Amino acid sequence: MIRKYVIGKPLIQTFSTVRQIDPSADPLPYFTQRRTKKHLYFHYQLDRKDIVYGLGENMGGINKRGHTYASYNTDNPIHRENTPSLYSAHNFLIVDGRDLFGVFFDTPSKITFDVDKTTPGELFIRTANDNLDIYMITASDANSIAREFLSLIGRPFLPPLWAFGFGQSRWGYKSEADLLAVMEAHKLNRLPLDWLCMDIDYMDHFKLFTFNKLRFPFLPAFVEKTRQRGVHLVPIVDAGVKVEEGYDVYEEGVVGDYFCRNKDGGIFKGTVWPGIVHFPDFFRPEVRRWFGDKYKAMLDLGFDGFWNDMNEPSIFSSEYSKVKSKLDIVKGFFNPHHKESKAEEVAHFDYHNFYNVADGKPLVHHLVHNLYGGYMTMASCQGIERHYDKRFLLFSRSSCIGAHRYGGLWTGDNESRWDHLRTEFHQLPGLNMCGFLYSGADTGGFGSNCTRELLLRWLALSVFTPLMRNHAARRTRSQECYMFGHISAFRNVLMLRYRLLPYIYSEFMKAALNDDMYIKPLAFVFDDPRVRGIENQLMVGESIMIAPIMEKGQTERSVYLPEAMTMVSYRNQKFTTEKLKKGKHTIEVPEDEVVFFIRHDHCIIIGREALNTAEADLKNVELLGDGKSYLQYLDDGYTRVTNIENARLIKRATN
Ligand code: MIG
Repeated sequence: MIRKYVIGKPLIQTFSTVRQIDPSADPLPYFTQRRTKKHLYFHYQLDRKDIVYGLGENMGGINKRGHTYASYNTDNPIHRENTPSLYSAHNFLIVDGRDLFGVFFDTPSKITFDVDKTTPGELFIRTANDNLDIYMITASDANSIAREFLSLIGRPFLPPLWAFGFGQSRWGYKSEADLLAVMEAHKLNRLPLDWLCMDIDYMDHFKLFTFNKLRFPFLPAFVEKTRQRGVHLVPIVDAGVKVEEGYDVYEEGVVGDYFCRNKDGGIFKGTVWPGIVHFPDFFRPEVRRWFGDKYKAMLDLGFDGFWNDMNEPSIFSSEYSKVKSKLDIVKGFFNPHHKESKAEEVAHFDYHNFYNVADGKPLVHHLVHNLYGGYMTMASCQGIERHYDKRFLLFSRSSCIGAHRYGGLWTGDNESRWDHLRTEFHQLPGLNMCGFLYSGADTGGFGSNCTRELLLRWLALSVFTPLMRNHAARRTRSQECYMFGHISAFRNVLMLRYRLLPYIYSEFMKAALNDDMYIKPLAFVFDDPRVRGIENQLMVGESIMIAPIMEKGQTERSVYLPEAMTMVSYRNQKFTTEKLKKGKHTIEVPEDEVVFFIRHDHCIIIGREALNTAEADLKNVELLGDGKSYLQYLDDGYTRVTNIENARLIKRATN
């Protein structure tokens, strides 16, 4: 059951929900409220064994207890277990224990969740803006609560089949030749590949929707040529528009009055990659329409995938913030006394000094900050939809709940570190709970230098995430799958992705179309007290459980099976299976092997090897596991889908 509580008079309409719920006249249950001059507080006393799930992309583990989280979208390159703010605002959580409820704080403003950190056992939520909607969801179990919530916020973004293939990316591929070299290396080494990203260097002086003609002299022929080789090119699109006379996007924005303004009425200027930029005021429908239509020229060149970056918005400096470099921000983190993040403090200066026009009212950006990236994604998605009639790839760095309907998400600038592999593992269930099913982290890590062992182990997790992309920062060690020698181990793990593609795609689509999560904590599936609190095993779709190696040097680990399962291992591009009893096991997983589990009485489907999704045959599948049948979702992979039709579900059965 979903109940809505309206506190005060919400500042603006958000776009988080798709269902109309009449406000309840009763007081908000479970929480006590306290108001000070500046803030509104909600308190709830947690029981010792309660688990708190959710909060989307936030750090801190699957169980959120012990840390504080601040939804205030921040370009924060430091991801630590106790980092309060990343790029997104995902204000939904589930308390599971003495009481069982889900609660969503629907606000465009900053909101802080102190989950058993400052005061033992206390969950307290602080809002900067005391006008908001709160949705309270109750059901018989945590999974049903998540499903109710997903039905409230609406069906997630559905990418095309090729977006489930392997993507390779690097900030540093600068030209057609660089991209061709990656494609060539994948082909030579028989490493599957479906898409390649183009980072900011493809642009002419970082101007959005432009190309550096010296580096990309043969567009659109180049796009066509790569497509013929089975590879889709995915250019990046940032938020800020370079201020430059004669640049059409800038000039149209000025003439059309599409940019955010300062207090004094001038257009706000920030410094980002292009130098001085203006920020489109994505809160206004006419601005979204204008910006979205810019994608048409890119679509006409043959591109059918995009990633949106820097849309918190990230601002290096402005006349309001005196920060000279990101280094200052980074340094701030080593100050043990900092309360929240330094990046956030710095951004505050800027965010208090420009305006968005939302619902016809000019509002200081700070108050509506958390919707900016989400509105950019909405603009992009709707623009592309107006000019392209098939499914396309779109994912964004900044987001809010609601934005999950318009694009997927990647978790931003992580690093090549073992704890960041575990971080992704912990982010996945929270993201799924908030509707971001098409998501994943930079495999191998963005910052710092990756190692062979870390990349292999990371790929073994990414095999199961809908968004599977290897991405790294400029000036780091090259971390393409062919850069570490003995390529067969990399081929093995990438091939496994393609062999599991029929299952992954089918489970993703079924979950998305049935208001369900694709990746879940074990406790959402098994009614077994021993799975409560497990942080290193997850469910992928209905039938697979994963328990990857996430520690350096580890070749074995313990796994708890809440029921008998089939252990599947993939090594030397071959499957072997073994039945294991319910209970605790120690499993051995050498570096060149991937292990996962199939639930008792379940089957999964596996396809043949393929070097890209165009080659993959989703109809030709074998069953694996001790179940009798599998219900496969199947479509052509690119036609837009409006609902799950029975015709698309095919029963695959053992003989
Ligand atoms: O300030 O476009 O998260 O994926 O490679 C850095 C360059 C800007 C941040 C993104 C990252 C991307 C990088 N961008």
